[in-house]
Amino acid sequence: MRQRRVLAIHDISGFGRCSLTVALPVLSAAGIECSVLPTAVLSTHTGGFEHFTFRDLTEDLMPMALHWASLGLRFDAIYTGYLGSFEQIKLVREVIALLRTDDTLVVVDPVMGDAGQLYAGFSQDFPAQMRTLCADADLIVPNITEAELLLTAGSEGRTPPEISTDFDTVVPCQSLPRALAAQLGVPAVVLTGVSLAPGDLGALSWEAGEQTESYFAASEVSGMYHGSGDVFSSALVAALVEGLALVAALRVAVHFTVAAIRRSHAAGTDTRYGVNFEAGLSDLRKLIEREQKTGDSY
Ligand code: PXL
Repeated sequence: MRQRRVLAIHDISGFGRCSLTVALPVLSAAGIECSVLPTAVLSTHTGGFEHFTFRDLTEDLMPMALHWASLGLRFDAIYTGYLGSFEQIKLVREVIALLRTDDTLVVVDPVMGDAGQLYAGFSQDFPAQMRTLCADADLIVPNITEAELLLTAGSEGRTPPEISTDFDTVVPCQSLPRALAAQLGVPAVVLTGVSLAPGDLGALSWEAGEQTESYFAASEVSGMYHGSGDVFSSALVAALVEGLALVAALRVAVHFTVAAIRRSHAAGTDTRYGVNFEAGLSDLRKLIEREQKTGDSY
């Protein structure tokens, strides 16, 4: 079979496993060729560290993409994550328009916040800009906070509701994927960090075309682990590019991510340092192949 190729567009945070230091190894371990378009180079991610360095690479984005276009390169998927500015969102939309074909799966992880808060450095109007990128995607992978921010940004003139992790009291969490798909016109939404039963933590998906909802969860591990969203999205993209249906890809990504969180939890690792996904890399290909054998593929 032809080897699949994915373009990952994220920052490089030198320390604190997330973004490209997660996407590249996860996609490679799944047997996928991973090209990278780095948006910035930081000493650490911005979640919980102070005094991090930040080298902006906005000016390099379009020249790199134009070079690839001149080489006639094609990508089975384009997968975007952390973007540091309005300008980068605009440019990444142009890069996607330049490089996508009818067969390219465009996955946008609208990295903006967690636990009810925007990440450091993002202004209140960033979510409105992120909506424009999400509307170009085939699939978006927000966590609950990001889903709320995207929906609120679309309700002009309305006072933003207070963002809370206790979402069942604000917006029933189960309605978020459908609401986002309808508002943004995006065909599929995977909402992460969802708990539909006590003690569970997993992901809930909605596919607008088939009107299909899927939920897959594992038992919850306490603590908020930085970078675990990137581990989840990277494994999800890998599974989808390898031909799995969304429901099967959810199972792979939940298993892979929860195992990584459990290892770091058991080791007592600082939650800012990211999760030990490395120990699971040799199993990822097997998880995907098992799902390929049991059906549920495209
Ligand atoms: O994991 C998401 C992420 C990626 N990149 C940077 C971040 C974060 C989350 O805080 O700060 C630079």
